[in-house]
Amino acid sequence: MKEMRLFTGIALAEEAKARILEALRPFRRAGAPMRWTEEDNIHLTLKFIGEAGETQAQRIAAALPAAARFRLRLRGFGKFPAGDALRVFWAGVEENPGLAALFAAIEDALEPLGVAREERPFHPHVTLGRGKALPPRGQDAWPFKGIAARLRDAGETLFGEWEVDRYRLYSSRLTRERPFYSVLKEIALV
Ligand code: 3AM
Repeated sequence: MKEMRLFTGIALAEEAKARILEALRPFRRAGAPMRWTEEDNIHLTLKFIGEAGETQAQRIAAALPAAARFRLRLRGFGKFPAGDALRVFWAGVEENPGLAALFAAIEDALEPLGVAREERPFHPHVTLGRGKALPPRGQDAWPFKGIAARLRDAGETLFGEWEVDRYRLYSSRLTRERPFYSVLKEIALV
């Protein structure tokens, strides 16, 4: 049976996305070995579900809950991990009980379908780029220093605030160049 790679996420308000892309320019110009997220792919990941066949995907789509709407604020850039290394470069999400409640509701709804709960705490963020793997041994993460320096100078700009009234079930197709996401279902919040 055909397997799909599924996750849930929130699309960004256009204005917030535009502001993020504008503020991102100097970071992109830093010349670091990064794979920047394609504009179309920029989103806030909620629950990563993983591989599912057609039947399981339908069950998941039907089970996704309608939690309460909430306001979301995106502010500032950051990266994982700390130090000079860089795995993920992101736009920040202000602490948000509504968002945390939606994440918890999704986990509660999917657990009976065999979707494992996340072991790590939910740290919402908007992934904008990933550091490319560097040659091992000796090459500590110096190529990312330009980005780290710009981050130290960057303020905590508010990129956008809007009411989240829906989220999405996405399927992701990985290719060598980039992932392609398609929206399988949009779930309205109440
Ligand atoms: O865009 P971000 O980074 O927030 O990192 C992957 C991406 O989120 C994440 O799911 C989103 C769509 O691919 N992801 C991929 N594999 C994962 C895994 N095994 C994962 N998250 C958790 N566990």
